[in-house]
Amino acid sequence: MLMIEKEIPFELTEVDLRNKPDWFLAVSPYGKVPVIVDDGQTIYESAIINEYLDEKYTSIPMMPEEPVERAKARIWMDYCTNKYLTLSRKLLVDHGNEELQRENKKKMKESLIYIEKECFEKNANGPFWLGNNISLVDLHYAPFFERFGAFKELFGVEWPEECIKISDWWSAIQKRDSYKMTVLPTEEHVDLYRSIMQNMS
Ligand SMILES: N[C@@H](CCC(=O)N[C@@H](CS)C(=O)NCC(=O)O)C(=O)O
Repeated sequence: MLMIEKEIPFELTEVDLRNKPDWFLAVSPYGKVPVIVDDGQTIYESAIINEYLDEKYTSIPMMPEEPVERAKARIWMDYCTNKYLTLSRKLLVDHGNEELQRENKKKMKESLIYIEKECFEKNANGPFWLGNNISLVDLHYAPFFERFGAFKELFGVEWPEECIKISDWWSAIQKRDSYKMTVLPTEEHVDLYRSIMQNMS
């Protein structure tokens, strides 16, 4: 999404993560996607790739200019990685345990309400995470909200009705070409998560 938003030319190679080719394992030190090769340099970890590309290709900036605003953007990206994603992973790990899943779903709901109140209700300019302009924060969250439908189907996670502004944000993201060109159908996410859960048990 970032490379499309920033109009950086790229060549995409998709990898079957259930059957990783040798060339991929040679390129990706953790054996994970995403990984980019730019000017012969290998960069991995999605948040670091995004910051790297934003620093190197500056014509369409995706971070605020002011240090304090940049710090706030990074705090939201950290919240995604360390809070929201940790909760999503727990839903996979605890599948089949009704009591734990009840607690996980409650925490997921609380996390979404926290985002609604702490970000979107304080952000008068919307519709994006930091206001009028799309930023690295939006691009950090978008792929994980794309998977919400799969979590709904697999675990019965419900969208909290209080989260009206996050829904507006999600509608704005869905209108972006970068989203339309990269989105995977919910069924593909469901299949992938089913196979991950099979490998866990
Ligand atoms: N923290 C990494 C996570 C990357 C990650 O977990 N990628 C998954 C796909 S979304 C993967 O490659 N899984 C394959 C595996 O773990 O074997 C990032 O943000 O880039």
